[in-house]
Amino acid sequence: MSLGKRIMDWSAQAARHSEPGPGVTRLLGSPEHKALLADLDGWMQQAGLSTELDGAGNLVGRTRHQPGLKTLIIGSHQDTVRQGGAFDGMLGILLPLAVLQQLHEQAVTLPVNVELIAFSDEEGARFSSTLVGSSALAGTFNPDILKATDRDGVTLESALRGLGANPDQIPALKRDPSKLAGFLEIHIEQGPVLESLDLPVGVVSAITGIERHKVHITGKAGHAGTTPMHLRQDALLAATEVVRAVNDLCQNTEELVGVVGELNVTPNAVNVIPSAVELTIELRSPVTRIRETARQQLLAQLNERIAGHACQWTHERVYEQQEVDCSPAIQQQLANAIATCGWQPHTLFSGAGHDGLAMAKATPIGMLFVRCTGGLSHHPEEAIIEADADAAAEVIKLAILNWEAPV
Ligand code: HGY
Ligand code: MN
Ligand code: MN
Repeated sequence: MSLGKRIMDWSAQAARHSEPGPGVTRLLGSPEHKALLADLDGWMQQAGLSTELDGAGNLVGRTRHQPGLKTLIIGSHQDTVRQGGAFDGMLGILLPLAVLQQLHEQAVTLPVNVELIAFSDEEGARFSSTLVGSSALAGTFNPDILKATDRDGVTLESALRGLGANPDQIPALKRDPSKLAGFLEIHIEQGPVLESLDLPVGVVSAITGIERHKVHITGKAGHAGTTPMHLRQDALLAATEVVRAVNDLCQNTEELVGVVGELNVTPNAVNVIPSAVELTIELRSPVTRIRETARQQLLAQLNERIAGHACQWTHERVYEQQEVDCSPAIQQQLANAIATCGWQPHTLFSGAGHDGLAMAKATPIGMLFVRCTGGLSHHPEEAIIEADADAAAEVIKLAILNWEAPV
């Protein structure tokens, strides 16, 4: 079986571990997550890896340890957004796994030790946390987030314990940077560039900075038929000011994107004036200064715009991650492997966040992007073609066989 075929077959099987509904929904600590772990554990062991579920819910597959050699960490996330696709995250686990299985079957001796990591939670779709698994390895995990709760009041800590992970062990997961030979993540591009250039793979130069805010707007419920329009305190109307302000600011600021992605209305009833709205704001930029200036401008104007609807509001920055550069040495190693495979090396920026944002605190990082159909992601129709999976696997196989620890 070709590497590409094995990757596509595993991806289809992994995608079946999802909540019912369109696309793939597999959240941290869910039954679907637990079921996937069982499959992944078996596939990793078939590939000759020793496996371990660590305290942060990461599944770790290790090649036979060669004393004296540094360890290359390869990995990506096994969780998804709600109604997402089959390849965001999982490709970065299954593609290197297929390569490691082939090298194991061929009894090839690797130039480095390899840890293949299926990170537990990168999207943060269930809890307001994100990069849970990778931050544990980087030693930047914030234990306060163990108390974060999901929509049903379940804590992150109990979700991890439900997986069979012991969060008490998280502090010991920090990797010793002196023993690492870098971090490598393979990921779908989630954008249109490689498709526009008709290239199967690309080298990532840097990963965007991201911040997320939770906003709570309070108005006053009332009868939608009898309350005069000028006497209303409509929290949803005030919330539209936030949606519009974020969009206008990002439309008019170079190198800044943003969205109000979540919005929940109370009481959400056809004939009641909304009394409260919970919403999220996300801002992203490759330049911290641009993002911070935009945040200040936005928060300043929202005071006036929300007060204009006789509503009050509170906001909390729940997440901030600086942009991260990829290691020039690893970029070069990936470009060399791409060229040897007969493709034109192309370097591009990542507007999406990845586990590399956390891992960069522990070791130099590198990313290989794989073309995805229509650049579509965080969508049920997210797709790649088998030939690109195969091409990317050959590039990664070459990169691993020639790996040199970035100094
Ligand atoms: O939001 C992101 O960029 C990533 O998919 N977590
Ligand atoms: Mn994603
Ligand atoms: Mn991802």
